[in-house]
Amino acid sequence: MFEDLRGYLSYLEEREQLLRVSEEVDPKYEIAAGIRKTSDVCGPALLFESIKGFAGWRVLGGLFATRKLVALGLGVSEEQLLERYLTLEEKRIPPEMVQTGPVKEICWRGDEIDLFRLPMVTHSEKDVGPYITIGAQIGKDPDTGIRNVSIHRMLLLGKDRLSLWAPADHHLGRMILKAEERGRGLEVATAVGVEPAIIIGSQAKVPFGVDEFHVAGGLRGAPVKLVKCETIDVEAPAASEIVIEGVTLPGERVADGPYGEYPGTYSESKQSPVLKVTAITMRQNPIYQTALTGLPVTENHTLIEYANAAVIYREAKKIVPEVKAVHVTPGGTFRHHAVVAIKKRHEEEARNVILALLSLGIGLKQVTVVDEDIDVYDPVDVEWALSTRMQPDRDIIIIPRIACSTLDPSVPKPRTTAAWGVDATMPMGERERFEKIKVPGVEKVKYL
Ligand SMILES: Cc1cc2nc3c(=O)[nH]c(=O)nc-3n(C[C@H](O)[C@H](O)[C@H](O)COP(=O)(O)O)c2cc1C
Ligand SMILES: [Mn+2]
Repeated sequence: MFEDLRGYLSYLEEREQLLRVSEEVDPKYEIAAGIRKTSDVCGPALLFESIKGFAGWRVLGGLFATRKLVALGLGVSEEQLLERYLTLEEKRIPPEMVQTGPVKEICWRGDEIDLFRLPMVTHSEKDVGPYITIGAQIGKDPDTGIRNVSIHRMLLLGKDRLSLWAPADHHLGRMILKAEERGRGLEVATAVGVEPAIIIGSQAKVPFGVDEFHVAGGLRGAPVKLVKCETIDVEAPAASEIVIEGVTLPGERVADGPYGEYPGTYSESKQSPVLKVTAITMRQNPIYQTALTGLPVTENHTLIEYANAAVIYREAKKIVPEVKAVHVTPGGTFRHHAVVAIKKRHEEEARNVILALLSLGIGLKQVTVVDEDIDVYDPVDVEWALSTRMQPDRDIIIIPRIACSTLDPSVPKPRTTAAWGVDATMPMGERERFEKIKVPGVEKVKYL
């Protein structure tokens, strides 16, 4: 696999999946505009080589803009992605501690710390300011000392101050609250510019208490190499481009937002924890990485798709062993709508699948269950099942209010949603009435 981000960028460049942009770009909107476009045209990742006001810096954007790029990051084909991801995610290889690494080449401490010298990007029109959007945050549970790795945006607040949008329904947010209960801050390292397995692994839906570096190790087939931080008792990837070390300020909150979020709408201003930066280490000529979030599809969607599909597949399989396919849909922001194809052996088992998945609280608002002859990736086929195999008064389940990790702007209260499921499977024993029409010999037609 790849030693570091630079190794991966060379691999992408050989496959024409990395474009160097030499014209000068402004970190305010212009970089994000490039990422928006490449996301929309299924283009390559972008390496901006000339940044207005930030001589010597390069900015990488859209590294996971498409599914193809996510697949390349795991070294598998796009078609095999879910199948391979399901196996690799369970492999778990623990990280390895090393004495030092490239990220220690430069170290800013004390008065040298100046976040304004990093080329932070302002993305969407109404964003309140520049954010770090794809840093892997590493923190340790105050009770057990077990690490967690996840991604949380950070708003630039001052030379050594960032917000840290980690709500309580995410593991890091919970750790911040646990530390605050002890009257302390939580030490957090943020690694910007790491190899793809770490980013993809950070999105795995694994329980609290599982160190996502073990997942990343499994995904890359070798341990992630970690070094100790300089000012906090946390470890970070030795080959990161940049590591920002810091500690949250207990009890302190700051207005954060509006910010263009994954539902494709702006989140309102929220109260976020605040991080005081204690050191910044980096490689020579560091590459700063940013990611766009917004209307699907962006890298905030492609990165979550397989993590979500994997957990949905596993949970549905506990109810119905013969789950044939699972798709979280792009229009559903890769979070809100899952389509599950099953081979049912009991008339009502689709309803159990619906209830099980909606109760996960991972953001699902809609579950559509179809038979195995429906292509879950084809919206026409799915709609055809809805329009020929389903009666709304009989086959829809509506759940009035459940806890749910969601930024859906239609919800009545934050982190709360109503949810619904549709059983679009045909009744057992009456299959002939619902059978898809076929014309024999289509595959033998050679003139088209
Ligand atoms: C590009 C990107 C940006 C993200 N930004 C945030 C964020 O600002 N806040 C947040 O809570 N989750 C954010 N996430 C989602 C979390 O990183 C993700 O749910 C993660 O799996 C949570 O880890 P946990 O299960 O250890 O809590 C982001 C994900 C991606 C891919
Ligand atoms: Mn976690």
